[in-house]
Amino acid sequence: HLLNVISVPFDLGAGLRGASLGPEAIIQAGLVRRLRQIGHVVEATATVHTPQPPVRRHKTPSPAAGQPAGGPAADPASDAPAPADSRLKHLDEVTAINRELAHHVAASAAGGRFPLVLGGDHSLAIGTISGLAQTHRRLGVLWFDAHSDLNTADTSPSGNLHGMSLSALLGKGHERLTRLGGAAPKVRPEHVVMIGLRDLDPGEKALIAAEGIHCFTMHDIDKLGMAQVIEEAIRIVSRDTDGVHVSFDIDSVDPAEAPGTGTPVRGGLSYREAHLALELLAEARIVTSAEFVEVNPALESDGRTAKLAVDLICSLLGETIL
Ligand code: DIR
Ligand code: MN
Ligand code: MN
Ligand code: MN
Repeated sequence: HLLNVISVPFDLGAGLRGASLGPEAIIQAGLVRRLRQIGHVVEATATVHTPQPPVRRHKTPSPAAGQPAGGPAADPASDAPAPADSRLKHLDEVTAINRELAHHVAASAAGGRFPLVLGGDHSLAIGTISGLAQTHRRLGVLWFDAHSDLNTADTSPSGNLHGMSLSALLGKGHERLTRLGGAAPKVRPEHVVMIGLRDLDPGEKALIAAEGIHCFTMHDIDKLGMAQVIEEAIRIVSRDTDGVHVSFDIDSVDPAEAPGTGTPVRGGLSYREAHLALELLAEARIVTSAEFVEVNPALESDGRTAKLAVDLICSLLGETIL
């Protein structure tokens, strides 16, 4: 593959700051060297920026280590106080970064490259997939996540836009997000497969049922085993599609292996299950782009979650044990 690594140090779509430190941590953990060892050509690594206040790093991880993304209360003027904004936090910033990201991803995909996006929070899927949609009219999406990210302003319990990215891509939610990169929905519900789900809000469950979105929850993975889940998932995302994108939220993995993330949920994928899933996708040779998001180095001290992300990316891109 010719790879474009696209770093997006952005975290205002999440409830806690710190995922903006993810790309740097993943690169520092040796990503590019490992990708070259597998035989990939890693081309110009781009960084997509948008103005956002810096994150203070904390030495001792604790539940308080991530700062609230709303910013310090001492500076209330920095945030728009309009009531609508509280249900769509940092909509301006999320829109701006995703517009920029979509351009980078669209250029990469149009040039026949494999875009590899490093987040950043999961609101970035809006930009990544909107960019991909310009070359892939019928994109299959494998969404690995503890959450479904199918909220809208009306159903979100938090107002955090990283919980609304997939619904926006399906054409549901605020116009600024759904119309980014064109008015049409960027993916069709029948081309989406969700894997690792275990924490859904009522409105998300309703949308899954209404749209008939294929879901493999943790219960399904326990019951069927990951190999069968991926076999079925591959069949679904390959049916009548012209590309397959892997959107990997690191919180799909169990917090024992991936503690450095903002919204950990017990009972997630084991280290081996996550690897097996991505190794099987590599063997199937169907994946045309990927993003790895929600690594938050501010929430841990040993860098293990960034290291995990590197291992997983390499499995997806063809690294094998033998
Ligand atoms: C929750 C959490 N469903 C929300 N979502 C997260 O705020 O919408 N998504 N953490 O990754
Ligand atoms: Mn704001
Ligand atoms: Mn997510
Ligand atoms: Mn999640």
